[in-house]
Amino acid sequence: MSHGWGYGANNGPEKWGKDFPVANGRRQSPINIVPKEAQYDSTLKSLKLKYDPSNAKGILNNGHSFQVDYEDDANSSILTGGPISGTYRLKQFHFHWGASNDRGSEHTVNGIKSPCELHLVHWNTQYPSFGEAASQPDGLAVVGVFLKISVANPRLQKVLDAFDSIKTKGKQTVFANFDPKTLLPDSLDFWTYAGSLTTPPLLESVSWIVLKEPISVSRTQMARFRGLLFTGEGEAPCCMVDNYRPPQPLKGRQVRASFK
Ligand code: 1SD
Ligand code: ZN
Repeated sequence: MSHGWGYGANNGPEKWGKDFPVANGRRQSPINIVPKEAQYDSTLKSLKLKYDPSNAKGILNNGHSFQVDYEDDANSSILTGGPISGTYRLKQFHFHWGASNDRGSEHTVNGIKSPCELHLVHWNTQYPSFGEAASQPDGLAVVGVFLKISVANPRLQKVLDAFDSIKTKGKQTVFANFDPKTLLPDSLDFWTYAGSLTTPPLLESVSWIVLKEPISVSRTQMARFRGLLFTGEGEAPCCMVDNYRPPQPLKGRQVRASFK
């Protein structure tokens, strides 16, 4: 990969294995979820997300997506319950999306792609830092939420309104006072399985928690995501679209459901 990893023909998901051999590992993400094959697990706890809006720090175009970063030096924005033991701190949230509404999500359900998928990234506080947690088998927990074309979602507006300030790779701006819990659907029913980061270094450290119920986004709102650029200021502009990895082999893993 001459210019680092990305989502293009020459540096996209099919090429990642060259620099990151774990791309072909035993617990890679995303996956196609087949609800009929998921096993209801009555021992799964309900998900508890407790976020402090004042922990929101900034929003950054990282050249692969954009992310909203949180202060994570105390247990003030945390995930507990579900399939995890202990306390996981919110680090950031970001999205993956398509060039058109027929694709864009990373996880699929019965082979169906959604136009966009939200990821809330958390790390296990039994490790000293996000960086150290990211290489442990139980180090991270990511909550995935599908977006579905419907009415405009007013809860997304503050995020979309920041895009003018982070159009190009490397740009960032202050993003304060935002509770990502407002982005979640009514039902917190979920599927869960052991997986990986979906971007290099593809570390196999993620307990995935994928919510069954989608949130809404309008066509116009989706179009705004596509106005961001993969490229930096002064480079030939390349729209940030199709920044998703396709489903990876299940390799015998069990997907569990929190609901019947
Ligand atoms: O794509 C993100 C990546 O941007 C980074 O946030 C990483 C955690 O360091 O997580 C992946 S993902 O697996 O949440 N898509
Ligand atoms: Zn992601």
